[in-house]
Amino acid sequence: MFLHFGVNTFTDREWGDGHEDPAIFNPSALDARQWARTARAAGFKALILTAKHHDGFCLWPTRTTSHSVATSPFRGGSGDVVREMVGACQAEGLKAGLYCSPWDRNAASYGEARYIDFYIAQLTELLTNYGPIAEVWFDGANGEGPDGKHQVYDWPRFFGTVRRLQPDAVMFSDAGPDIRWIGNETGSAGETCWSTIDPAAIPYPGYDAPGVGEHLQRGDADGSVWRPGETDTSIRPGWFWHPADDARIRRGSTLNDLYLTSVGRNSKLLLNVPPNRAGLLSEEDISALNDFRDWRTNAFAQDLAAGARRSQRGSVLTIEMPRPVLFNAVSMAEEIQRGQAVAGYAIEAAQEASWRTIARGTTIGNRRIVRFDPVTSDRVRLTITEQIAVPHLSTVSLHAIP
Ligand code: FUL
Repeated sequence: MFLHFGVNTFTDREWGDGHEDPAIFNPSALDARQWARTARAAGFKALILTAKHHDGFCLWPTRTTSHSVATSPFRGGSGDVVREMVGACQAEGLKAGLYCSPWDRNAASYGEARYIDFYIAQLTELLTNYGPIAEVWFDGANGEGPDGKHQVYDWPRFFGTVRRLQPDAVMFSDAGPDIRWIGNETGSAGETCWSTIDPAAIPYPGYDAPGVGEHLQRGDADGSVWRPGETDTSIRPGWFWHPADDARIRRGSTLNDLYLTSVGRNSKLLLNVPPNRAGLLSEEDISALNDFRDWRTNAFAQDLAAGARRSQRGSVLTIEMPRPVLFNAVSMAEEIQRGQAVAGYAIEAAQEASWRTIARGTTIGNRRIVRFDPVTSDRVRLTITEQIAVPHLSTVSLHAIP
C-alpha cells in the first residue's frame, strides 16, 4: 500500500510548490497503526510512505532543512511520521518502504551540485535511523526548482547510497535498478509481461522517449537484467487525499479488475490509499479495501481442481476432475526463482467429445490469471505453445471469480 501524505493533504493540491507554511501540517488524530491494521487486514504486505514529496516538506525531523514536521504543530513539533509508520509496520508484521522525491521545490540548493549532498543526507537519515527498509521508491519526476532551476540528478550515487546503507532493500524507479515502473499510472501491466528488460531502453529514471511506456509494460524476453514490474496506481483520482474525492473511490469490479491487470499479469500491485487530514485512512477507502479482500478470498482461496488427477506429457498438462466444475478463470505461476520461460500458452476444456480452446496468451511469470466466459467441464488441458527456456510451473488452478 502506497501512502501519499504531507502538506498537499492540507492544501488540497497534488503538487505543492514548496512555499507551504509548515503550520498547516496538523493531522488531528494521526494513527499509523490504523494504516497498518487496515493494510494487513486487507491482505497488503508492505506500506510505502511519501517521506518527502515534490514540495520538499519532510515527514521526519530531518537535520537537512527546517521545512519539516519539526516546525509544524504536529505533536508539538516533536512528531516523526516516518518513525510512527515504520513502528506500525513492525507491530503489524508488514514491511516498510519509503518514497523520498529527488525533485524538491523548497530546497534552496536545488539546481546546484550541492543539492546532491543535501539529498544524499536525507536518504542517509532515512536509511540509517529507522531500521530495515524493504523498498526505496524513486520518483523520476524532475521538474523546476525555486526560480525555475533545473537539477541534474546523480543516480549512481543515489542508488549506491541505498545499496550501501540497506543492502536488502529493493529500489524502484522507471529505470530500476531492482524493480521497474510498469509504464503507466492506470493500473495496467502488459498482456505480455516479462520480468526481464533491456536496461539500455531506459538509461535513467525519468527518461522519456516514444515507446518507453510500452516497453516498461511488456518488459523484454531478451532483456539482460531481471527487473520485475510494479504497478502503482491510486484508489482515488489523485495521489493525495482531497475532500471532493470521497465519493470517487475505485471500488467493486473496478478495484477487483485491477488485481487481474497487475498481479494477474506478472506484476506487483502498489495501491495508493492516502490518509486524510485527520491522519487516518477514510471509512470509504477501508470499506472498498475490505470488499476487495473478500472478493479475492472468494475468487482464489479455493482451487476447484484441488483433488484432480494431473498428468503431463511434453508441454501438455491435463487436469482430470472427478466431476464437472463451473469455472471462469485459470491461475498459473512459474517457479519464478528459476526464471521466466513461458512465451505462449493455450487452455482448452473438454466439451462432449472434443477439446475447445477457452484462452490463449503469452507470458505467465510469477502469476497469470486468465478470465473467460464461464465453462463447465471435467477436463482441462494447458499447452505451453512457446518457450524461451524449460518452463517449471508451480501452480495451475481453476476458479470461479464472482
Ligand atoms: C509521480 C508524482 O509526480 C506523483 O505526484 C506521484 O507521487 C506519483 C506516484 O509519481 O511521478
